[in-house]
Amino acid sequence: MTTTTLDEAVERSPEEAAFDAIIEADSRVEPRDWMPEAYRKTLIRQISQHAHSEIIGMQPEGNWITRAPSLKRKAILMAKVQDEAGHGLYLYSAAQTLGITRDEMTQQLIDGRAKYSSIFNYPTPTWADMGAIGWLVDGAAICNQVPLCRASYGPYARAMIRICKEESFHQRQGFEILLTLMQGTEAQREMAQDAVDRWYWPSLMMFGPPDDESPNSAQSMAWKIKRFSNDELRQRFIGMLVPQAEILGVTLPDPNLRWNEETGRWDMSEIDWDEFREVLAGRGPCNAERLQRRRDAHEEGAWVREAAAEYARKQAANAGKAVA
Ligand code: BYC
Repeated sequence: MTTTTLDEAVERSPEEAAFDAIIEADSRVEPRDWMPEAYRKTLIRQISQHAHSEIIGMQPEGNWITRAPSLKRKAILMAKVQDEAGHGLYLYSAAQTLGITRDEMTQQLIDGRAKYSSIFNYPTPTWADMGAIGWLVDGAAICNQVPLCRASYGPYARAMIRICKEESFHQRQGFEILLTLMQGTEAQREMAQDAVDRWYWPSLMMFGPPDDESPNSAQSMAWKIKRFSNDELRQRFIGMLVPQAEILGVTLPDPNLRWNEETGRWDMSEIDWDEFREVLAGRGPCNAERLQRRRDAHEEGAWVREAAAEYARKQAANAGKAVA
């Protein structure tokens, strides 16, 4: 045993030892610190996927801004969608500290090479979907993302603090939309229940594949990027939903859902992992539409980027002249 420890000590460079010590001490890795290449890659993967999710995530709700049922609802929805754009920007900035450019990340997204959350490939046919997204999708995001405020990479953890504060407001507004509908007419109650039926299972899929099929979890947990496994967070989410569903008066669409005293876990029906894999493979209900919309927006915004770059170039040239 002593030999192994000695060997390890000989093999580990001072930089690696310093990195391990930061992780061990539950401290933060900062952009200037040395980090293993695989740690950097994992973070770029997760943070850029997360940023893309926020940006693509503006579309399903953006769909309802012009049709919100009142001025108040419209103003709230616009603010929420703008918050999501903001989250995307903080996250792209955090990823940029790892040595990838915003242009590269954007290109990966519009080429269809980058992943973004499966949840945003489902349609939003009714107003109640705005409630279900807020309650279920933002609720799942909070469960998943609060532990990320303690992620080992400083810029990511700090971005997550503000994001989570805003997400918790988003969840409450979704809950309130559903509560209002559930206190309304029979047709409104049916519309709310229908939206919950459609969003419940996809929201459970947001946590990722089951633990025994999650290739990245073990390493990400060892590096303290992830603090809990996919299944642990999924269980925690269900525990949060059950009492809230009772207050709302909606039924969670799983006849097998019950608390198991012996295992201390929620028993539930099997998630349709084929559906999850199809969505990840680009064959979900709205994948093509979401990506096309993002591509169009990118092309339509080209003149704004060009104008901003030209303005920056002129400012820099003028500053140069002033100095000379
Ligand atoms: N959708 O080994 P695993 C939001 C991929 S919330 C698509 O478990 P990991 C918002 C995974 O990337 C949504 N892909 O991976 C809310 C991996 O593929 P690669 C975004 C998924 O990273 C409201 C493969 O499957 N939230 O933005 O350990 C309004 C194997 O999975 C999904 C975040 O991104 C999925 N659902 O764990 C607006 C949170 N699940 O990369 C916006 C940060 C798994 O190896 N991310 N995959 O090709 C995370 O916490 C983790 O990355 C995950 C996955 C829990 C999502």
